[in-house]
This record gives sequence, structure tokens and C-alpha cells, in this order.
Amino acid sequence: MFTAFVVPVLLTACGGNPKSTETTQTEATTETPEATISNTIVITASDQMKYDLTEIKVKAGEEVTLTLKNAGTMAKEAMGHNFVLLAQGADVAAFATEAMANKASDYIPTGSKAILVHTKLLGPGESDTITFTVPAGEYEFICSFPGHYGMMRGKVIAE
Ligand SMILES: [Cu+2]
Repeated sequence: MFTAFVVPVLLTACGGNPKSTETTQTEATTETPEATISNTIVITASDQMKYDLTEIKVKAGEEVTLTLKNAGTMAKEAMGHNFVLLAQGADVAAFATEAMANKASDYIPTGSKAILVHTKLLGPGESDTITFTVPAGEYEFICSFPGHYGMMRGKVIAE
């Protein structure tokens, strides 16, 4: 004997909303603070011969205000730091070698086409603020104090 259990299927329109097919998208947590685009940058250099930022994202075509702080305590002659933003395609190693020979101008080869903008060379506790505007693209930055660029380098990404 076959018994059919008839289960009433209730086509309940939940809330009666005709747009109920729309899916609620759960925001993936891919957002990190590093990915934030900001045109106001504070970057710190230390006695450990390091910047605290190695990737800086900015808005292309808009003025960027960048402050470099030297948080170290070592003498400027031993552990001075600057921030030199290089033109696209610049040979970083060649520039750093050229900069090394320019002690009198704080390791900034005057008139170098490789330089887009740079801060002063900073001693302990000092800071310097510069402004610049760049088209979309990636730009390398280094500290041009002798021997530092291997450790002290990063990228400005303008988008
Ligand atoms: Cu340095």
C-alpha cells in the first residue's frame, strides 16, 4: 500500500519583495591600511637604516605632501637620511654611485635628471616636507646617503 504524504509547498514570498533575487554581497576583507591611497605621506627613517614604508600609493596628477622624519639618534655624518624620488627608468645603482661622490651637496648630484624631487639630508630628530605631483606610474625612491640605498628604497605608485 502506497501512502503519499503530500507536503504542501508554500511558495512564500519572503517579504513580498520582487527584488529578492538580489544577492547580498559580503565584502571580502582584502582591504589593508597599506593599500590606502593618500596624498599626505609621513615616512620615517631609522638608525636601523630603514624606512617604515616601502610602498607609497598616491593619486596621480594631484599634489602629494611628503614628510620624512629621521627618528634615529645617530649623528648625521654616520647615519643621515634623505628621500630621493627618481625618474622612471632611472638606473638606481648608477644614481646611488653618483650621489656618493657628492658629499659637499649632501649626496645630491645637482642637476641630475634622475631626480624628480628630494628632501634635505636629515640628522637625528630632524624632518623635512616636500611636495610633488606625478603622472600615473611607478617611481623608485632611495636614501642617497652612501651605502644606504640597498636597504633604504621603495616605490611610489601613482594611480
Ligand atoms: Cu639613509
